[in-house]
Formats: sequence, C-alpha cells, structure tokens
Amino acid sequence: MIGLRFIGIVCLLVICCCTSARGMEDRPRIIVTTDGEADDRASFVRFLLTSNEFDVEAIVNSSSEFHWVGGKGWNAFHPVEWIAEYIGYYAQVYPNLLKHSKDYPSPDELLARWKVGNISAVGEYATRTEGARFIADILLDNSDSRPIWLQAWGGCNTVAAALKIIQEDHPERMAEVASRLRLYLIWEQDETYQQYIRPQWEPYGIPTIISDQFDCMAYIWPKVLPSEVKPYFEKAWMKAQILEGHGPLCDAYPNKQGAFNAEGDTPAFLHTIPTGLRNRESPAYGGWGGRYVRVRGNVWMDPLPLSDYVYPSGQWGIANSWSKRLEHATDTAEINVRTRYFKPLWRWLDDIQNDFAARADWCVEEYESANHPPVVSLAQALLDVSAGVGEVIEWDASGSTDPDGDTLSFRWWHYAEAGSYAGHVEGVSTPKFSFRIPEDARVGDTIHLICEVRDSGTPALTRYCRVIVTVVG
Ligand SMILES: [Ca+2]
Ligand SMILES: [Ca+2]
Repeated sequence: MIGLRFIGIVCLLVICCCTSARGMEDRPRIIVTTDGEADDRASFVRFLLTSNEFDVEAIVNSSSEFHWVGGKGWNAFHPVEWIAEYIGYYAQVYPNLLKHSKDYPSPDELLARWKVGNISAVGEYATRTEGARFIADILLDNSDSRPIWLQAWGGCNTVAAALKIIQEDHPERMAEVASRLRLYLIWEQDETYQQYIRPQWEPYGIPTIISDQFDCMAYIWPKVLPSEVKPYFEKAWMKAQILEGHGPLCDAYPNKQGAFNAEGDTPAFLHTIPTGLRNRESPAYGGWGGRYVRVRGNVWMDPLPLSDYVYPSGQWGIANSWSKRLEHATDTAEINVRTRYFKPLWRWLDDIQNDFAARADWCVEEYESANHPPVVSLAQALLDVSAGVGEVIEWDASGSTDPDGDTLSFRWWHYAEAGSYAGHVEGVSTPKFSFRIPEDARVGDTIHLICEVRDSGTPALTRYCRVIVTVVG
C-alpha cells in the first residue's frame, strides 16, 4: 500500500507542470498609513525600492501617540511633505530601477496616491479627511477581488476614520469590505483600535496582526539582535551596501552616523512581499514580516516569550509590550528568551538585508552588473500534500532558475514552529528532497518544509518555496 501511494506521488511529479513559487502568490494590494517618524522615513526608502512587488493603492499620513500636529519636542510632527520629498528622490533613480524591473510604479502614480489623513491630534478619527475618504473609496471598490493589506506604521486613527465612513454611509457593506481587508499594525499606537475598530469591525473576522517583534528592526536593534545578523546593520555594511554610491534615494536614507538607525515599520510591508514563503496565507506560517499566534477571533500577536506572560486584553503598545520588558535584560537566561522571541523575524534578516542591498544597486547599476533574485520552481500539486506515517514524498526544485545565470544552492529544512509536528527532520542541501513521514507523527499533524534557493551573485539573493504536509490515517 505504501509502495503504491509512493508511486502515485512520484507520478504526480512527472505529469504536473512546474510553477515558479513566486508565480503562485498573487500580487498584493497595499495601503500604508504613516506617522512620519524618522524610522518611517527610513522604512519608506526600502518601501519605494520594494514597490515593484505590490500594487500601492494609497500612502496616507496619519498621527500616532508619538507624533501629531502640535506635538512638541520628540512628539513633533514631521511636515507631511516628506512623502513627496522621498518620491522626488525615487523619481531620480526610477529610470534606472526600470532596467531591473518593469513593475516599478511611476513617481506620478505614487504621488497621485498620496493623501493626508487624520493628523490633528492623537487618536482623532471623527474627521472625514481626504486620506480617510480615499482609503474608504478603495475599500468599497469591489472591482478587484484581491485582498487589501492595510498597514498602520503609526496610530490606527486614519484607518478607523475610513472604516467609520463605510459604517455610516454603507452599513450593509461592512461584511463585504471586511472580507477583503487584512490589517498589519505596528503596535497599537493610539486607542482607536480598542475604542472603535475592535468593537465595530473585529466581529467580522478581519485577519489582523498586531506586531511587537517588529521592534528588533527598530531603535533597540543593537541590544537585541544576535551576532549572526548584527553585522548587516553596522556601519561598515550599511555604508558599503546602501549609503555610499547608490544615488539620491539611498543618500536620503535616515541613518545613525552611517549605521542602521531604525526601520520599525518595515515588517508591515516585508510581510506582503511574494518571496515564496506563503506567509500571507496565515500569520502562523511565518515569513519576512514575522510569525504570529492567534489570540482571539482572527487577531494575531507574537508567540509568548515567557510562561508567566499573558496576552494583553486592551491596547497593546509601548506601555505593555514584551519587547520593552525584555529590552534591558542582563540575565543570560532572559537574554536567551529575548533572542528566541525575536527569532521569527531575525532568522530572515540576512536575506532581507541582502535583498535591500541588491535594490540599492539597482538605483545606479546596469542590469548586467547587478544581482536579481532566483525564481524557485516546484511542482504545484506537491505544495500541499496529505500522507500517512511511513509514506515517502519527493520534491524536486531543480527546475529553479536565475535571471543572471547564477549557480543556485539549495537547502531544505523543517520550520518546526510553523507546523504542529515538533520532531526532528533531517534537512538536505540538494534540489531534491525525499521525505518519509516520521513514525512519531500523529494524524492531523502539519509539517512545514522550506526549500531555500540562494544564488551565487553579489549580494547573494534568496527566495523560497514552502511545502506543507498534513499527516492522515
Ligand atoms: Ca511609525
Ligand atoms: Ca541572481
């Protein structure tokens, strides 16, 4: 019986077409709301360099409990025109970026999608600002069935204002709008999620990530990142790869005397990049924007770092975040907990930074002298497989290609935290992976296996494919 099923699965390999892993993920539609802090402006540089990966529906200024119009000192509000200023730098490198990807949006297209939202005070969401109305119109437009990934890089107040317009003007369409909406919040940076969005919209089951692990890419990175990835943020790497000789957009990247300063909001859009990791299918899968667990309804937060922690019942932000509790840890045991806590994000940071470096090169280099990511290819029918204990499944990613003709290296590994099977799975460093369902796997277990494909270019670029095995009786 096992032999017959094995043959059946191998036959599938032969008869089904290979599809590039990236091609299987749709092109995301995204809306950014931002409070314009220095780290938002750094995130925005990377965002513009990544804008060939998604359809930018809107870029909207918002306030937060940290920054609002009239805020003094550290709470001062950076004039909204910074968006146009950075799109202006982008315009200067746009012709060269097009040599590397025809999918970059034109500067005019981006400018037309920039609107000012609710910025007059912390948590102000009563005013129908131009930004709120623009977001509401996008959410109400059902001519495109793809989800909309709405990101709060600052407070949720402009998102709340947009949703309130929809509730007041089209209450009968709330469920339909909610079905297309995905939320990724960088903390709750005001009270509007708790005051309005949670009671009025959470019951519709909008997939919502409220992230704390983003903080390892924010100001505390020198304290909390492990030595494996820290060099990618230090002065020598940042200067050579990003800050020097990469044109006006990278020249304008806010940094700390040449080192990385902070990009706390970047994970919100890293989560949407089609890398092949399939993380948009579920916050539990894990990807460049981190990995999350369900805490209530369809709301997802970071995996618990310590056994005595409980998920917050109300607003989750700087006052009660786990990253802040762990930030000043000095005890080795607590430092180890902290490193594990941030691992869902930092485990990818070498790939993420190399991706950033390649895009910085695209600002100034010809296609032939820059690197471009590999295209991972795997039989589509074998991305989700059901199999019983003892059965053997084979995958073959050797059809993967590289646009530069680079040599590719392969690594298959078990992403244990993403599935329910916690046992050891021996990985391989070949394009083919033959996997026997372990004897100790239980019916219903899921096993997530990642195929990592890295090219031999400079900087080395990595894309992935994820296969998910469900154990059946
Ligand atoms: Ca921000
Ligand atoms: Ca390449």
